[in-house]
Amino acid sequence: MSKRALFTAILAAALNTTTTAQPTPPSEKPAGSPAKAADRLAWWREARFGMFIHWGPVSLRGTEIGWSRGKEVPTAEYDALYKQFSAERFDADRWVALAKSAGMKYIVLTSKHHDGFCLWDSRRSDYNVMKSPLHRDIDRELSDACRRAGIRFCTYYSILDWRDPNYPLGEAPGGGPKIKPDMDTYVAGMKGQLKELLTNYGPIGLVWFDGQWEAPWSYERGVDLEKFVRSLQPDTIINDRLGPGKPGAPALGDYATPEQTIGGFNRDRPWETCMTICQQWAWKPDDNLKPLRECLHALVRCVGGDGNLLFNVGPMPDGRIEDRQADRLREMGAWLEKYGESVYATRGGPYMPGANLASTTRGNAVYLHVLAWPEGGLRLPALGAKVVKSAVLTGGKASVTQGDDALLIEVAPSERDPIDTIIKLELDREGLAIAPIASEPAK
Ligand code: H79
Repeated sequence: MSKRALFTAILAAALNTTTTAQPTPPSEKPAGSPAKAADRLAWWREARFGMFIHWGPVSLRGTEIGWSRGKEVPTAEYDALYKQFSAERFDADRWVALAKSAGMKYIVLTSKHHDGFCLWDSRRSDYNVMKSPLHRDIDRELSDACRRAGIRFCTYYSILDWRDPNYPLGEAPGGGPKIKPDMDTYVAGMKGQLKELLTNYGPIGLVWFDGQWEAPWSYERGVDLEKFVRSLQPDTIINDRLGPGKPGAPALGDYATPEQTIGGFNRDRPWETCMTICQQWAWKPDDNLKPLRECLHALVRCVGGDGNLLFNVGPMPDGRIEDRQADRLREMGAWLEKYGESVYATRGGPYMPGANLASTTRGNAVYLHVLAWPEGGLRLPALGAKVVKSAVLTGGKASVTQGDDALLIEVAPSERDPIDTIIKLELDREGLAIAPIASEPAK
């Protein structure tokens, strides 16, 4: 196994996420019926593409926000970084304008990550942005900017907090053992903070929990937390990282969250892949930036699997997003500007993503995203519907041959798009009515 594959395997195991179908629980879920959940999720399903922002004083060191405290950066030093966090060039409108020009429809901000630092003016913790030289409520400015621009503002909140004196794991502020940590006291503080976030910043599109996998937390605490959030904002969406899974018990939250990997095709349980534009979540100087092709393929493979992509940027310590990352996002936006009809408000399928292909559908249209061309053209299992019309959105013409067991698609090599040749098929029926089909070549 390659180092990267091993890393991914460890990550998947650590996060215990799955995109396989899970039984939809009956109405013992706090928010009521599955129909109600579908209403709540409608905007997010159509949005398909969001921006994740990982930011905090740790950007001053360029190490990872999730796990460098007490490792690459000694605890006392890490916990003092906020005293130098001044980010003079932070401009919420610029972040939001960038998300918008990338074609993203929602923004998820790390209001509090595992390191415990709060990016908002919290009355529940002194370890917050108002105590740093920056002295600006980032949640406030970003949520206001989002509202002005018609982008949904969302908040990330880590259940685990390695610095909080009451949280049973990790080191005390500044380092060393914690004295008498107490989970119930910690949870009371956490709810106090969530109440701030969910009552003082307008409607929150979704709450992205994380860090639910450590021993002090439990499924039952997750159920209680879900209820608590819904009592404050009944229409907000909640991801699945509310707690560890429990065999036989209803899944927590509204949707699954594969991390740094594309989720599997699933039309039953909504899902969203979160993925970094570089390698680190928080900003790292000269981090490896993904090429445009890889970024667009990630998006197309998510949407083709009926999922979303939450694509992450880590702003620099001065508050700006690196030009090269911003440029990449704008390239994605320019692509979406042209081909967004094959992404937004579509559903995944009927062909499930495969080595060469992802497909999406809306109404009677099916969009084939050809990501690589096999020798002799694309040979697919039959659609089970009649193709009445075809067009190549990226330019040129497709020849479409419909046999009893196969659908053959050919586009002249000179007319193929190096990143994604998008072929729009008009069917004689709704694409969503067709049961999912493997996209591997028919034998
Ligand atoms: O916020 C982002 C990450 O910081 C957070 N989730 C996303 C959205 C996250 N926190 N922890 N994890 C993900 C799990 C990480 C596990 C590992 Fe590792 C990272 C396994 C290998 C590298 C940490 C460092 C554990 C071992 C080495």
